[in-house]
Amino acid sequence: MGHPLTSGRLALGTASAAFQIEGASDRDGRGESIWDVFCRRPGAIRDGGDGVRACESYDRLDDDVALVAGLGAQWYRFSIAWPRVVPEGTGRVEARGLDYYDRLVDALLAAGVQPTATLYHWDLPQPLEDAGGWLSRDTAVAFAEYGALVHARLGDRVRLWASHNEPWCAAYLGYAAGVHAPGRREGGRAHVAAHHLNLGHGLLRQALPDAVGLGIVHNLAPVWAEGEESRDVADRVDAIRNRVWLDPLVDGAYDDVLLDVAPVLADPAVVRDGDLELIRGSADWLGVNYYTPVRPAASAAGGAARPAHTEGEAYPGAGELDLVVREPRTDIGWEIDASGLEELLVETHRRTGLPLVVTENGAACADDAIDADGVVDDQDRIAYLRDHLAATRRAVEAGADVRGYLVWTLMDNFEWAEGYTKTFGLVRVDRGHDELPRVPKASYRWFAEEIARSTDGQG
Ligand code: IFM
Repeated sequence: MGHPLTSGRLALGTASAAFQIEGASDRDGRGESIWDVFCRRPGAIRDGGDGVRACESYDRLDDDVALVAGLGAQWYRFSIAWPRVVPEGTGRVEARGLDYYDRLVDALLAAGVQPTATLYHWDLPQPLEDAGGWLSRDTAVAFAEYGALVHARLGDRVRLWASHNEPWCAAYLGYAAGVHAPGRREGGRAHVAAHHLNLGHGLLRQALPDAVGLGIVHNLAPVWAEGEESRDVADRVDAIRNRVWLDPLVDGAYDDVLLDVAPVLADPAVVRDGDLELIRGSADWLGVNYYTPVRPAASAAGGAARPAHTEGEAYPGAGELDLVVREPRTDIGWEIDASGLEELLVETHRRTGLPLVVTENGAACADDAIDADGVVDDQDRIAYLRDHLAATRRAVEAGADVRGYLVWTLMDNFEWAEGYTKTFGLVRVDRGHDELPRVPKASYRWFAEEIARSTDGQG
C-alpha cells in the first residue's frame, strides 16, 4: 500500500477545508462554486455569512502553516478547491490555483508536517451543478479527471489522498434536506447523488496509479434506536447513513434494506453494469469523521427526549422519524458521547478491514470568548477532545486498526449553514477585527502537549 500510515502508531494532527478558510473567492481565476451561490440565497446561512473572506488563509498561508507546525502536528489535512483548479469543472486548468496548493504542500513539508489532500469537500464548480450536479453521472467522470490532474501535480509529495469528504452531507443535506448547497429538495433522487459520489471515487481510483494511497472520508455514525419500536426505522437510517457507502466499498453491492428504501438504486440506468465492481475494494484507507451518535425514533416514540427534526428529511425513504438528541450537547446542539467513537471505530474496522484514520473530531463550544488577559480558556473543548482521544485509544486496544486522529479544526472558520456562529477551532479567529487575528486557545496548548507526549512515546 503506497501510503505513509504507520501501523501501531496513532499520528496526531488537525484538519481544515478550502471553502471554510481560504477566502479570496474571486482571485487568480477561481471559478464559482455551489457554496458561493448558496450563500447568496436569503436565509440559507444563519448569520448571512459567506466564504468571500473566510479566514483569508489563501493570503496567509505561511501564518497558518506556522500554526500547524507550532502544534507539533504530524499531519495536516486540507482540501483542494475544485473551482480554483478547474474553474468550470471541466476543461481549462487554472495554473495559479495549482500553484497555491503546490506552495502549501511545500510549506507543510518544510515544517515537518505530512500533508493529506482531500479532493472534494463540497465546493462543486457551479457550472457542473447547472448541468445536473451530483444527480448527473457526468459529474463523477469530471471529478475523476480533476482528481487525476491534481494528483499529477502534487502526487510526488502528497502521499495520502482522500477523494470525498462526507459524501453523505453532499448527497443528502445537499439534495434531500436542502440545508447545504446546492439547496435542493429532491427526496429519493438524493440516492442517485450518493451513487454518483461512490462512482466518482471508484473512477478516481481507476485514474490514479495503483501505488497511490487513496482513501475516502465518511461521517459514519453509530445509529442507536430509541427503544424496541424504533429498530426498523433505525436500520433504515443506518442503511442511508453508513451502509450506502461501506457496502459497495466492501461487497460491491447495495443491501436489500437500502434497495427497499431507495428503489432507484436498483435501476440499471442509474447503477450501471460494472459500477459496483469498480467501487469494490477501491479504498486503501478509510477516514472516519465523528462528532455525535444518531438516535432515530419511530415518530411517536420520541418520548421525554427532545427530538431534533433538522436532519429528518436527510434520510429519504426511511419513514416518519425523529432524531432524538440527548444531553449533554455541544454549542451546535450535538449530543456528546465519546463511547460512540469507540464503538464506531471497532465496528468499522471489523466491517471493512481497512486502516482507519479519525479524520475529524471536535466540538463547537460556547466558552470561546477572549478574556481581559487575551486568553481563550476553552475547557469544554479540551474535555471533549480528551475524552474522544481516549476513546480512540480504547478502540485501538480493542483491535481497531486506527492510524491517526485529527482534530477538527485548526481555526474558527465558516461553519456552512451556521455561518460564523459556531466555532470549532483550536485557534480563535477574531472576526471583530478587520485583520482577523489568530489567537491560539487553551485547547491548542493542550493538544500541543498531547502531541509532544505521544511523540515522546509516553502517550
Ligand atoms: O465543519 C464541518 C466540516 O466541514 C465537515 N465535518 C463536520 C464539520 C463540523 O460541522
